[in-house]
Amino acid sequence: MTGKTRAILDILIEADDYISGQQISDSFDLSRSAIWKHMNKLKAAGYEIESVTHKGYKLLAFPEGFSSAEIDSDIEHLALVDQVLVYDTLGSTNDEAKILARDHEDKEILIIAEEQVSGRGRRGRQWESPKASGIYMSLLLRPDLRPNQASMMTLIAGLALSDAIKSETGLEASIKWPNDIVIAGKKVCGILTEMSAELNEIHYLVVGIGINVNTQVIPESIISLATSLSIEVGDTVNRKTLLKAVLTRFNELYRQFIDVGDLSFLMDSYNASCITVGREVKVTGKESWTGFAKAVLADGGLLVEKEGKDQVVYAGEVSVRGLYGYV
Ligand code: BT5
Repeated sequence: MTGKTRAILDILIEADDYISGQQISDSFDLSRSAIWKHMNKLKAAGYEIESVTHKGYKLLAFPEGFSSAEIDSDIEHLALVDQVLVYDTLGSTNDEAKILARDHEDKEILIIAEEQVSGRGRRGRQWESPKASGIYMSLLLRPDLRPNQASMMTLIAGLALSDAIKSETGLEASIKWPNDIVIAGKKVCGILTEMSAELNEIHYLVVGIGINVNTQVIPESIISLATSLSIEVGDTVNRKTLLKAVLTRFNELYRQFIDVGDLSFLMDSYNASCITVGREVKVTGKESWTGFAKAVLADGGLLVEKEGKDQVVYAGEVSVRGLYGYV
């Protein structure tokens, strides 16, 4: 979309009512027929615009897919990022965020893709990202944090997702520590936090979030362990409303975290939503062992009792008995 078309769209969004052709023409020094052409471009892009004689133009509806203009106007007041970028197809929004981080030294950016062709999980695993049915996004952020605080961002995103999904769909969305959201025993979201840092300083963080929203056909490779919100709720879920709810909740928690410096302020709600807590777990790292998960701590670690002794787990795979085929 060219700069002028986008600027006209911004005026329509801001007006939230009819705006006269004369007013637009004065603002942009454009002829009536030039405005008409821009309106047609917007309509071709899926914006529903009404034009009424003597009243002017009014934006009635946004296109079905994500548009940066709409998301911008939805989340601008949060002041979470400087810019929103929406792509039709990307390899991975996390990879794009890293490229943008190098090219735009100070910017904080939200990157969204309708589809990812090489979406990533942790440790080189794949994230299935079928077109236009999910939310695939990365937040490029530059908080003043130490590298050892970075993993806490995954927990903040996890609680934001679980809260937002509960409030938007009424579904019981639990957190499987540290980076999955689970509904009815199956995975609906994954979080991948990555960073560029030196010993004592984070250059930037990328919080990548994938949500299966309206996915009806779960890809064969994950059919036994994954589900989507629409499958669970039995209806389509508005991706844009959900996106806004997730970002709003994330923003609240993120700001508190920056103030406090640890997760103490959210421990009660996190533990209440965490399906890992109170269950038998298998920890797979350099060696494998089993224990009983007692709580998630303010530094993000998982407290596990192993043979009568408490241990805190920060990394490694933690399988929860009863989930994803661990029986
Ligand atoms: C994750 O890794 O769960 C992190 C996923 C993060 C995805 C987002 S999408 C936007 C951003 N850009 C990226 O490239 N990535 C992030 P992990 O815990 O390693 O889980 C990966 C495993 O989840 C896979 O090995 C599959 O078993 C399963 N899986 C893959 N795709 C899935 C999907 N769409 N829904 C549920 N499970 C899936």
